[in-house]
Amino acid sequence: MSGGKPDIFNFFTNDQLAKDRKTVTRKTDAIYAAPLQEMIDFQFDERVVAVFPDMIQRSVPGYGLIISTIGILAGKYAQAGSHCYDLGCSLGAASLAMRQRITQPDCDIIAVDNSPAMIERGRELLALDTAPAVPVTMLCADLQEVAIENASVVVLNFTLQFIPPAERLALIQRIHGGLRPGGVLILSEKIAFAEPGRQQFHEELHHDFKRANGYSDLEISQKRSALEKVLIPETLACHHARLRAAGFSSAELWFQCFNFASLVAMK
Ligand code: GEK
Repeated sequence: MSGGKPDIFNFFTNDQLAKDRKTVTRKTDAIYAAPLQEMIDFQFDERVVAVFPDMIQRSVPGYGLIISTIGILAGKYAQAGSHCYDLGCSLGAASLAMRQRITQPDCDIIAVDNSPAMIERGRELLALDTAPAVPVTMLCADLQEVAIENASVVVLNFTLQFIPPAERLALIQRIHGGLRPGGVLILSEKIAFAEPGRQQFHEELHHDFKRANGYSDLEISQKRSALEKVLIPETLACHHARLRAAGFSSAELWFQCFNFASLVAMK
């Protein structure tokens, strides 16, 4: 892409990080640009980490807005003396946004990802963010094995879609169990539509969004094949039903653009 690429790390305030974000965002994603002999399932490895900010910005409509809004929601719902979790944190964009907005005393953020390459790079970025006082711990672990306790805010920002569907209810129940009353789960997902016409409408517009961001038809179709068995979207109705079944009292859709949505579920 040519200059003027939108900047997903625009919530970073300190100068050193502002310089570093240029290095982070400069590397353009061309992983699926050339024809591949063999399609391998998508993995969050070093190659993806190197281009991740560019990839997610050009692939997920509203990503920058979602990240900064997670900061605002955390600023509202974080409770003094509680943990905030960022599950499937990648490079920690949501954690850094939360860190900037949380003013309640004695909070910390626990950011978890099972990709060692993501956590390694995420820790480098975190070390550059010297401004706010809220401590962030980045753990390289399977989020399914991390205890959720004394939580006021839990973020699953485009992560649940990578968890096998049969395991999703148990995870959401566990998150609900670890939240304090009044706590929230922020759940962002690529979504599916039950009606084929609506599915096609949103999918085509998403592909138009990617084309407008410089991806070729070959890149779009190869990435889609690589993600097919790895990223399994569900309908909004399915998400609402699961949140209710897990005990959440309400879930508000606060963002949707094409087949990408974000909900805030309240305990
Ligand atoms: C962001 N939230 O920038 N345990 C831990 N991490 C996992 C697991 C698991 N079982 N499964 C997948 N992941 C981020 C973006 S990306 C979304 C999230 C995307 C991690 C995986 O390694 C990857 O870093 C992340 O979930 C999904 O706000 O790339 O579409």
